[in-house]
Amino acid sequence: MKPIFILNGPNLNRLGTREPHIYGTVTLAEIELSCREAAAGHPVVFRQSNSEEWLIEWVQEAIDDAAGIIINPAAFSFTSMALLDALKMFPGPITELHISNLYRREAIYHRSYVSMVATSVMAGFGPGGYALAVTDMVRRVGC
Ligand code: DHK
Repeated sequence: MKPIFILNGPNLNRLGTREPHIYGTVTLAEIELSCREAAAGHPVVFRQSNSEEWLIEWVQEAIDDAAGIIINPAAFSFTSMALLDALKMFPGPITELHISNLYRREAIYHRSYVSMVATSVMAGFGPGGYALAVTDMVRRVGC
């Protein structure tokens, strides 16, 4: 059974104290726990990097090793064609996830390259959106 890759982009390691009025006070470690609980036994790979290179490496790893990808690309959503190109190579379902509702924020957050390739896009569910995304992905890829 191939795992679900849950990949997190820059500055998400600071969740908990980062702009709590936007992202809440839940830490990334707590989010990881919620993902593993929601996976209900389906294997999960959960990673975060502030490096575009590492996110691309992990997407390329997922091509052969993952059943599905849940990705919060954070700021790279709006800047990285390289990440888009890597995601285009992934054969399985891709869920793009954002904690905040991008469309209630500044216009710079309104156009995501990743949305051009994502199977599904979630935004505005808060940190709890991760568990929702995992439950959906487990349904998509099978138990
Ligand atoms: C997280 C970030 O770090 C921002 O750059 C995005 C996204 C929003 C989120 O809501 O999870 O614009």
